[in-house]
Amino acid sequence: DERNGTTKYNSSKVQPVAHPLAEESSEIASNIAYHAIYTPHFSPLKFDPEQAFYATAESVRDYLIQRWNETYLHFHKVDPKQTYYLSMEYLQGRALTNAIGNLGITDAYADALKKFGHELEEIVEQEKDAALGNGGLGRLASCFLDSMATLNLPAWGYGLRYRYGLFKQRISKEGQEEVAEDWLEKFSPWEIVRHDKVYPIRFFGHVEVSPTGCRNWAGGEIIQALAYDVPIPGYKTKNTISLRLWEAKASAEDFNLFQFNDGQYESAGQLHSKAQQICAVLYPGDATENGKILRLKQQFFLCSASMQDIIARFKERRDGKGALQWTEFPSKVAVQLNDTHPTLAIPELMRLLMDDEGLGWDEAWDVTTRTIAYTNHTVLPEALEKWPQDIMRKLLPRHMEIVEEIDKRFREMICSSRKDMEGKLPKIRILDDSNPQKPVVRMANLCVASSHTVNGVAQLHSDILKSELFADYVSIWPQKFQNKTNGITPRRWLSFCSPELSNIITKWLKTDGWVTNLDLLTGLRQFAGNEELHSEWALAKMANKRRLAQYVLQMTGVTIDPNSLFDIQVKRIHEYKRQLLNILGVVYRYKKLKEMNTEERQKIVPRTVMIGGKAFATYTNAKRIVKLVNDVGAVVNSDPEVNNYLKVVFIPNYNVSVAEMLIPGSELSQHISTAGMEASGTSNMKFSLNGCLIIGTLDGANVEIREEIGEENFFLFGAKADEVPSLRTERENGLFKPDPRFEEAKQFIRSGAFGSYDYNPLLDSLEGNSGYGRGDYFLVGHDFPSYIEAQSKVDEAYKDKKRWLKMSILSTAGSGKFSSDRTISQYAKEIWDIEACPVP
Ligand code: T68
Repeated sequence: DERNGTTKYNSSKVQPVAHPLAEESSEIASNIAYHAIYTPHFSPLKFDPEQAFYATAESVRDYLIQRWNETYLHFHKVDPKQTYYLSMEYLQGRALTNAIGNLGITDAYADALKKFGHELEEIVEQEKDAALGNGGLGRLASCFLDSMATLNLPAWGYGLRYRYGLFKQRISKEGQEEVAEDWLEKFSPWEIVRHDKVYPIRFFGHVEVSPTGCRNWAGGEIIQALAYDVPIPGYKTKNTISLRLWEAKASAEDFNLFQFNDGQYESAGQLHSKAQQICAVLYPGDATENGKILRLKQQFFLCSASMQDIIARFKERRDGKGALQWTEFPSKVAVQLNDTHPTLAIPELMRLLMDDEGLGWDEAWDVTTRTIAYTNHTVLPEALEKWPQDIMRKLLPRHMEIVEEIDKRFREMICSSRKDMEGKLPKIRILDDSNPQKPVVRMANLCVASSHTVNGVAQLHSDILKSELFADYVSIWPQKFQNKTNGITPRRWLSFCSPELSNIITKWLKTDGWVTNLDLLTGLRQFAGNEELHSEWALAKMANKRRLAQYVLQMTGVTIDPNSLFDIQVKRIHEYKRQLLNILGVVYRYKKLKEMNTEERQKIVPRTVMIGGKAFATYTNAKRIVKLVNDVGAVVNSDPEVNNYLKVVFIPNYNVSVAEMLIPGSELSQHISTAGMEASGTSNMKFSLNGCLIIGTLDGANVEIREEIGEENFFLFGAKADEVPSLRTERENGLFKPDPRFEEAKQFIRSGAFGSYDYNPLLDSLEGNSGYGRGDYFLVGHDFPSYIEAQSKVDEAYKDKKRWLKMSILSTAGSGKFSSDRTISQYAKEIWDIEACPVP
């Protein structure tokens, strides 16, 4: 509303004056007004919430740039060993609340905005999520950056600046629809373009050999990588680190003016349009096989630009300190690969050291393997990257040579010093030539062979890596393997998303020190039965539940009762995560409710089941699950007989901001993957930290969460990881006897109770001997009865308010281990060997 906006601004009587780094709210207000006028993104006559957001963000950016420069100069002066986190994904979400929260100026900003008649809460909602990631892996990278900055570690992130991030999900009668999400539509106030940081990235071409035998990559096409820096502020520290995102550009010389003037517009700008494609979209992720060459180009683009930048900085910091010693490189640089997606950093570092810097193979290999470490995030075979050798040879001929040499030397090492392993070579070597039609490079094997450390992301996952996926390598390099249980930042995931609960915690612990030392939460245990705390805790939960109910009404039109049990499952839709188990349980519950009389129903604990998450666009069964949840919701929510006892809501477009709304209002959350398949999970940690109880399997980090908060506070069900293989065999051999309740739920859907859509293909995937699915590979049938029984225990516990509140408090109290500060401290000490470098 332009008129309204104008009135607000004119009547504010705030003088527009530049007051960078102001502390007082009146000066902050003047500075916001200054930016509204002099930062020329909008007409100065407007001061609606959107412009107010941009003006506010610009004013916050001043503090960030100041600190970010100081941090850079300090690191440069001290020259400590520095970590570089390479990740194809970052799920940053919104930045405003986080920035002013970390800077400790939230209240001053809220006051300043009031002078214009704006509420801070309304203004922060204007920001679009930066969703440069798919799910857990990308969000983990973002939590890690927050902890690195907060712990004053000399560490940086490198990634890609995708033009379109993760798609926006719309729900229609047909189910999920994908829409491009234009996060840069207006512009991002948080990035600083660095025209002084540009590197050439070559693709295709050939290898030249000089008379002296030196090899060199030449020809092909060259695209420029241009840096955009996003400052990442630490919490209550000056340290502000960088997330450096690369954008692809062609240079002016590549624009063919002659062709253009000749009317050949398309060919004149050919390289420009090729450059544009590289960072156009985020890879849709989750184990798909599309756009191979473009994806490989993206990966190499990240790796080459980052490694060139790291080497340039190493040289710059050596300047004036005597001759360059490449053997010193690993004592100044640690590179962490976030899964295999940035594996090409390995051959690229080898190439730069040998072909550009003149090192021999052995020296380059020594430097590389002492620099690189690799984190694995999945054991799902379809998610293990394998690149066709012909594609790699064409796009990156010199790197293919290097990979072949690494493979050859690995085989020679096995044949000469591990004769006992020779038989295993076809499986453990880096190149897989077993299918002569389609030889591939196994990226995980390349990572294991070239890294000094390999880690999994939860204890169970790391154990499975050691006993299964990488078992053979453990016998070769037993010292290489570690566990680093994931963590989440307590700033975004408690302090800022639930100020109500945070204030209570601070009051009872008599300190806010838990925000940076999350173990202090154990101090709540002694009050777990305290009635005063109970009533405060319940009030905070209720406030968050009301806020969530409001949001659900707004987004879906469904009214939900804040007095019902809020039961949430939000994550990418995947068969192994078993949203299908959840909805089958809901269907069973609905059927039982229908069979009850009024008196029986009145004894039931009212529940609101919320399910949200994005399905990859071509993952048919995942999309069917989305549709099923929506269809079940439509029927249940409009059924007057039962809708006081059960509501089912599909939460559209799940993302970081939506999570910040949902998690504080949750009471029960579901983490119900088939045991052994979810590497860790991180939302389980966020829910638990917010006093939400978990119903879950013994999978990923659930195992450790249950250990920390106590088994009596965790609703456990389902097969254990080591039982899964034999259960699958049993199933294949037709020995599985399904529980009648499971059959009943499936039959109810097949009967058409939720509409005419054909759910048979989806349900058939749960049958033992169907032509469609994988014979219930994910063991939904096996786990269904124990799931239903665990859900009954949930209802029992919820009836006893005191017991539930105590369990809730104990969940929060036991969540200290899951701070990403703990995770990152362990990486720093046990993998990177880096130390804090606080800006004075
Ligand atoms: C997740 N992985 C794990 N992958 O599934 C989860 N995949 O258990 C774990 O907690 C989390 O990583 C952090 O460790 C992913 O999110 C992807 O998103 C992905 C992206 C591209 C290709 C394959």
